[in-house]
Amino acid sequence: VLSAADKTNVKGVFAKIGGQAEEYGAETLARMFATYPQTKTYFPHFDLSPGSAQVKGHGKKVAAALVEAVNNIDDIAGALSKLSDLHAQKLRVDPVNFKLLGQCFLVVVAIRNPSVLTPEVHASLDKFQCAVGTVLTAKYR
Ligand code: ZNH
Repeated sequence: VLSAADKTNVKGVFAKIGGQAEEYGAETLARMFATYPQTKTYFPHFDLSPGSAQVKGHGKKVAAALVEAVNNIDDIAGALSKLSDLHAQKLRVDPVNFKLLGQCFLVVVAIRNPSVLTPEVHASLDKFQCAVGTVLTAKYR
């Protein structure tokens, strides 16, 4: 469960990210595909080469969903309900992959904003990523 301090920390990180969320999203995906190639199996229909327009487009969607979650941080399940249905019914992404994506997002934040990611903020952002992953895999059966 995210504490009040966690919520403040997560909002602070996204305030820093600001209008660059799309770039963070694309960079996170590029890093995930490079570091954890098994994640590429979910995207056989995508061009995954560096600079791919499809990766950028998908990065934008993922980032928008994260921003939506932050904007509704007291009801992430409600905010991402449709996306949760999609992941459970259609995409069926193995839950382990959410940890990999979250890890890559943390690294991108760390590289772009070294001073922002104190250990406390790191922990809050990790909890937030877990909360989002839990919501997106909650309807699996
Ligand atoms: Zn996912 C899709 C988000 C994770 C895989 N996604 C998607 C979308 C979104 C998202 C927003 C779009 C939808 C529509 O269109 O409607 N994801 C997300 C998030 C997360 C995720 C937020 C976390 C954080 N995913 C994930 C993972 C994976 C995935 C981990 C694997 C690896 N997704 C996916 C796919 C898809 C999606 C495959 C589909 C794509 C296309 O387009 O085809």
